[in-house]
Amino acid sequence: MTDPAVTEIDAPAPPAPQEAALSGRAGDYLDLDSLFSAEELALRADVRSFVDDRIRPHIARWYEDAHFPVDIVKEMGSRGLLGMHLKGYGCAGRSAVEYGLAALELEAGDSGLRTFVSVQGSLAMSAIHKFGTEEQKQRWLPGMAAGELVGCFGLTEPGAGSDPASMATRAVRSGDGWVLNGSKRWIGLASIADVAVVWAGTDEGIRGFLVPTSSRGFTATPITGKLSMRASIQCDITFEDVRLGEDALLPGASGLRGPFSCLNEARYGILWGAMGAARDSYEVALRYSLERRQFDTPIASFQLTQAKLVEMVLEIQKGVLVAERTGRLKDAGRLRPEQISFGKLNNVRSAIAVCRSARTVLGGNGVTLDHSPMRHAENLESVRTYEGTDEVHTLVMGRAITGIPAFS
Ligand code: TGC
Repeated sequence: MTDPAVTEIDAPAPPAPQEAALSGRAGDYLDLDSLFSAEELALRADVRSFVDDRIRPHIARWYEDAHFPVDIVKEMGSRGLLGMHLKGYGCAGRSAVEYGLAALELEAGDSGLRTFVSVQGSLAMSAIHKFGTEEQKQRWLPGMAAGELVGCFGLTEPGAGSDPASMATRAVRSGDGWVLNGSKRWIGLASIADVAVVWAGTDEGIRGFLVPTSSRGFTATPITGKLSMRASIQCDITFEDVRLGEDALLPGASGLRGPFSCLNEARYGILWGAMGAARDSYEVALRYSLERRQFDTPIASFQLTQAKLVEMVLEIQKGVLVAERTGRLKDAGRLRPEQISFGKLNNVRSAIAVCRSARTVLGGNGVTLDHSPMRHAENLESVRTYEGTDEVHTLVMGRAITGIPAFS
């Protein structure tokens, strides 16, 4: 029998087109907000207003000038956004879902700004929090949580991207310490970092080291000419006979399991963040299509435009559902790496499609920095590549399904 409380008669009349666009109803088609608690929604609203006030007004210029706004780092710290999922040491101790919602809102501003939060919190701070001594945690984490210190995470090398097991960077025991030689590439924040978490081969296998960037022999050089992530810093790093004390070693990590477990954290943030870039692009396209007139009518009245908008809504709603499900599993302590691969592969891939389609709704105007979709799409080329390419995540899922690794 039909529940009288949910008859069609009780359903509110559909809003007029402009009203629907501006109220955001079309953006939350399946009423997904009801999946989140009041506390989660409050955190989301706080990050959204930070993005509206501090990122949106400036992001086009930062992107064009290839500028990372270092002055925003402390502000992110004071808002509890750095290492926000970690407990103690000045960190906010937020849930995985809250961290995900924050990543989504930040990436609605720009992937480069979300990447900063990921590298600092999910990679560098997570590595110290998971594997460091109490002394190492006390030395670095409170300052990093406050945004007074910046960290970076050195795994990828010029010759070792998808296959970090082939890394050439080596740390050799010398006296009561270590000597580090080698190079890393695509390392976010390295030129402004105070400490680098560096993964290196040793006689005992791959180990992690905390390398103060002021160490003699440490050089970080920003990579120029990027067509993506322009409001963000990625560097080449070299280590030439960098001398480290025994206290630089992260004692809790041995083998690739160490860096991979940090990558899990960052990949998790990405699967939420990508939906922010997609949502922002969709909202821009929807608004534009209702305002832009061609052939004497808003282009939103064309069937082909409506089909594009509908595809965007389908992909965004599905992606947020994947993110929410993944987040609940993570908060329950039941999230497996191959499930993170599902989310990263699916959500980044569909976010790129949404952003590119949104750009086509904007026509020629869409290729300038006056509108966000093409900037988001270009950023997502990096996002789909770092922290495991589409191909790597496809094969992680393939191994999970078949039991057969097909990496080489
Ligand atoms: P394999 O070499 O056999 O395994 C090594 C050990 O790691 C364990 N493991 C994991 N542990 C936790 N979480 C995961 N996701 C894990 N994946 C693997 C594995 O169980 C094994 O443990 P143990 O104890 O038996 O030794 O590696 P595999 O065959 O499992 O994995 C192969 C493959 C291709 C999936 C893996 O190599 C991979 O994920 N490659 C992609 C690497 C990647 O994402 N690189 C991007 C790094 S980003 C970066 O460096 C820049 S930081 C970002 C920035 O600064 O902006």
